[in-house]
Amino acid sequence: MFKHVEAYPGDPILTLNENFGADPRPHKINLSIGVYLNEAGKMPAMGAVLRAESALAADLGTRPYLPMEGNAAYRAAVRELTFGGAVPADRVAIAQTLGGSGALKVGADFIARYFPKAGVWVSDPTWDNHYSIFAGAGLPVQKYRYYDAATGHVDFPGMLAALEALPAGDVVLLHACCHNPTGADLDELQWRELAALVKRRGLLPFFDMAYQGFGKGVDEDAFAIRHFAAEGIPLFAATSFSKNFSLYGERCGSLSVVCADAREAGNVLGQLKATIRRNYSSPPTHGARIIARVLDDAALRAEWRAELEGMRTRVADMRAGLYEALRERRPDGDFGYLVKQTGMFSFTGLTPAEVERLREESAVYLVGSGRLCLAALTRRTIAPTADAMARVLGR
Ligand code: PLP
Ligand code: TYF
Repeated sequence: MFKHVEAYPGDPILTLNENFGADPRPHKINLSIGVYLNEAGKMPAMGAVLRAESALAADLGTRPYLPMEGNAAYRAAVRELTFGGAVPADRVAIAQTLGGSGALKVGADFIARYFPKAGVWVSDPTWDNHYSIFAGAGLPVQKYRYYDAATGHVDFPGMLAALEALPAGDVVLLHACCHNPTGADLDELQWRELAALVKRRGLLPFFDMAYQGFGKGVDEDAFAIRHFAAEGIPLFAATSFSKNFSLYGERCGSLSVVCADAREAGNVLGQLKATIRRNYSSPPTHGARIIARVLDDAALRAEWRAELEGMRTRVADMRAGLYEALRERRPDGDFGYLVKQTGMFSFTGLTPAEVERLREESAVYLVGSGRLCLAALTRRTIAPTADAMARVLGR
């Protein structure tokens, strides 16, 4: 019956993570998967999350099915966190989703149904799952010029030229902050210029914000979404709380659609609900209750923001630390990309062969593309990582 089912080669990043787990070398260092670790090399349980969770535990009550669109308090709080009042709430259709991935999937299915002729354009390079999710929904996915390896930065003129040439109504996937995998983001001036182009050309932007708070700050990282919304541009925004609440396994995210008016937003929300009903019917309760509690309580919210800010600055310290360590070891090298780029990742420019040597010779794990997760580095692992990289670059 299942003879025709071919073997799944596995997801490259998740397979790498499994191989790391099985690696017996005690000095191994995992800089592959995109998770934030603290100085002790552990995934943190955030203080505000623990406090909200114990308050909830005292009064768990029953666990009915949530509505298709999710927890109402969560949706209102997340709308505020995403848009910060840049657009009236009644123009935003928002649904709780299964992480950022679930938001992308619900959005992709919605686009396939209501914009069946639209092409979807993703940055070159992008998170691999963008291809899988949008192509899996039946949409053609193509890439636009984005990263300039020579400068370690965005090729902004190249990006503008590529988007200028797209047909009106095509969907442009944009990383709102902390670009995965390159760490190269637009600045505010560039976002403004891009918004003008998108508006003039009638493109449909789809923001993916999986790292809010890890770039410049919680509000700064939402700048692009808020600016586009304030400019009256219809848009999609997928958000994730995996990293900034350290709640990976709770699968908490949201999909917002900014509409022209409240009537349109009502209809769009209805069709998002229908999409969700067809996929998994309704989202889970637990993580959303925690997040709503934290965001709705002034003291818990302040505690969460402060702890997240500490995580953000720790990653920035790791960037500076690795930069200095590499400069000491290889004064001839150019490692400026580490401190220019933002968020959890940098593109090192290492080739797949060099990445393999790092892994084989030094048990330092990067993604094959050369992506290094700074958020998994610690003070203790900077020196051995720099040693290993310097060795590979030396030959
Ligand atoms: N989008 C990007 C760019 C990501 O890097 C990730 C996670 O790594 C996600 C979306 C989805 O995150 P999750 O489904 O864990 O919330
Ligand atoms: O490291 C990355 O880019 C991601 C991480 O359900 C990830 O692929 C892993 C599992 C998951 C979502 C994202």
